[in-house]
Amino acid sequence: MQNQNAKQRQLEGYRVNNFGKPLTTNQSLKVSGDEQSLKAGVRGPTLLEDFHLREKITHFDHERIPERVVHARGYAAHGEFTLHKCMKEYTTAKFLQGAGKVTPLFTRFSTVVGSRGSMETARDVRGFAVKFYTEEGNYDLVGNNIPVFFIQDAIKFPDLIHAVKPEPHNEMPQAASAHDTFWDFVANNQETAHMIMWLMSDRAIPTNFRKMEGFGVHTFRLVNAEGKAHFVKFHWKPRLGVHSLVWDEAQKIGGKDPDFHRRDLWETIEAGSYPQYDLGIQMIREEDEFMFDFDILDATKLWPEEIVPVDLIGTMTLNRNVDNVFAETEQVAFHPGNVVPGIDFTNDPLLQGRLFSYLDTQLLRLGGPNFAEIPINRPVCPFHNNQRDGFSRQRIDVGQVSYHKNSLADNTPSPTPVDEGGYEHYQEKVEGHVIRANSPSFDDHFSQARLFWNSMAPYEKQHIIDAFSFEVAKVKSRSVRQQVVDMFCQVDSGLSAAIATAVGVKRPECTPADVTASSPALSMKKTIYVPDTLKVAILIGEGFDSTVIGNAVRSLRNSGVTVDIVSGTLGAVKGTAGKAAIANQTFTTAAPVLYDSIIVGGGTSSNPAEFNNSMQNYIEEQWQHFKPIAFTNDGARYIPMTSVQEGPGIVIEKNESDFNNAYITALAKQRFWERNIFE
Ligand code: HDE
Repeated sequence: MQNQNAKQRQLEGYRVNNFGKPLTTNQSLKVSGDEQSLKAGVRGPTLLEDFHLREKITHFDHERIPERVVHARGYAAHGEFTLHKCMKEYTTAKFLQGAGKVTPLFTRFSTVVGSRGSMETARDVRGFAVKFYTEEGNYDLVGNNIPVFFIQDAIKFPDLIHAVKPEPHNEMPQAASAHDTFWDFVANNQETAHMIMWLMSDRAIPTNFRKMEGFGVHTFRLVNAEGKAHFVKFHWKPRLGVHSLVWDEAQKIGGKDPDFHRRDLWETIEAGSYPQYDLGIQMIREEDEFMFDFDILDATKLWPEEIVPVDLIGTMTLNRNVDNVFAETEQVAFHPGNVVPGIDFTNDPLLQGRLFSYLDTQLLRLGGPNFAEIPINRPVCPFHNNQRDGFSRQRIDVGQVSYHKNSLADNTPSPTPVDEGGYEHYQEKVEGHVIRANSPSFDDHFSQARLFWNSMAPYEKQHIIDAFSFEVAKVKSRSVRQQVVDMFCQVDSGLSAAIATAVGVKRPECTPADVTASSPALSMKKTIYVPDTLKVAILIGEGFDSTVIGNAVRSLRNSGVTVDIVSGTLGAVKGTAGKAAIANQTFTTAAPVLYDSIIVGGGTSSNPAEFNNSMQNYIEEQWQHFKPIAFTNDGARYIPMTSVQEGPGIVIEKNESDFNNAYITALAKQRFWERNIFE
């Protein structure tokens, strides 16, 4: 199925399989040797005429292109969007007409701050960019996993990014916001308050790309055939729920497996467990633009779902990994300005600036104006215009005419009338004085920051306090630490008092924003909890109970759970009843932080002290990260050797009439926040 859509058929024409083929130069000349350069005598100097050597080394010398100035570290997959609800009433966009309509797409996830090789589990915003290859041209929904943004006007974006990237004098820290310049920016640009609350929350350390939401962030417009517009916000809701790592875990994974998120996406797609997200939209009628206590053009504000409900209209399924990361993931060029008829912009000043920036940055990154011809960027419908030439032009436009208007080519290519599908910008009435200023309706920076805080479950609030305490404590300037604490007093005095204590500055006195409302949809607590695609390590040694473990493996696989057998060494581990299991990881190649849960299967090894130590480390860390742990009868002997206390999320074979079902139920819950690890 994943090879049948229009984009895949188009890409097929570009795929090259080198397997079994003779080695040639780029001129298709077969070469007779690839290990020695051409020399004057076996110990003599290399000859300039060795075109094969020169071509090979020259190409290598030019392999790198500039990384994205932001969102450099990313990973992508192909997929499809299936519409469930016809949107004809609201938009003329053809990919949103007719339930059941399928549109090919390409989705790239990313971190924002780190460079291309940085770890993926950093505390950061995640990019969530989708390119729909529609029959009317490419539509790009270039969003993030957080519904609001740091700033309100694009002119401040270079300042924000300069502040958050590694500091210029020593290029540290990599992929981290926990440093002086970022927090100095925050405290001196207080429209960041709401976004910072999200960034300090668990949303900024997603478990994987498959379990995070996506948001278009800006307010866009849907426009129907009568020219009537609705304001709209786009959401992606993951079918597996919204789940996050804990901070200690995220940091450790950064070292154990810096590729953790891409590996997860790659492996689940290879295994056929295709990630799915529902596309949701919130709509506001044009005439209701001023009915809210926030400005709908302000990108630091969200539309609470309880006030403006999210309607799910279709599903994205990611069903194919790329063939080549550079050719596809690296060369893909997203642009919020790539729209189709029936979708339009608003005057959000952040969006307006983005409409300039993406094409501009791609001219540099992809080496000139012809990047729309790169296979991954090509629309699936033909494109014709009078643009010509430039570096690496690939298409061959035939004929003598490359201008408009003309008579020699019957005045073609010619514009398409609006009623036949030509793009028409929404005819918004615009008037005003030329002015460099913010709208006063953008002035309230704290009400929604407080709304977010009010909406958090107690454990989520604690995580926010912990995150602030970590990040701000990394700031060396005492003045900046104090400014941050003073600023967040306007969100909640308890929050700022807790940060003040943690970072050694004065408790401020202030009055927080007067907001008592909450938006339950903002908490991750009520998300979807299923065991599908979770990853369990089964820890065993010689003499483990092979019947219990065999049944557990079957039960887990039936629930869509992935299982690794972990032991002291790779290979066969003998169990009871003469049956062996094959360990595919060792205690050192794997790590407890890489699993959603463990089953402590018992047994031992020829070095019992080392074996016990490894078992205890795995158990201790899983316990500290609030994860479910199962113990077989034999494995339960480790409980007294660790901090584990019997209670929620601890499943012990001897206590359960149905060990496997009890474990799957615990597994689906994923974290047991009620576990107090400090008692
Ligand atoms: Fe971007 N952003 N951005 N951004 N952005 C880029 O474009 C920019 C913003 C987002 O996987 C760049 O091709 C400005 C908001 C994603 O390839 C650049 C402003 C949102 C990606 C750029 C913003 C985003 C980018 C760097 C302030 C969420 C990665 C490389 C007005 C709605 C796309 C590139 C991919 C990438 C500029 C703010 C999302 C420099 C000026 C808000 C997901 O053009």
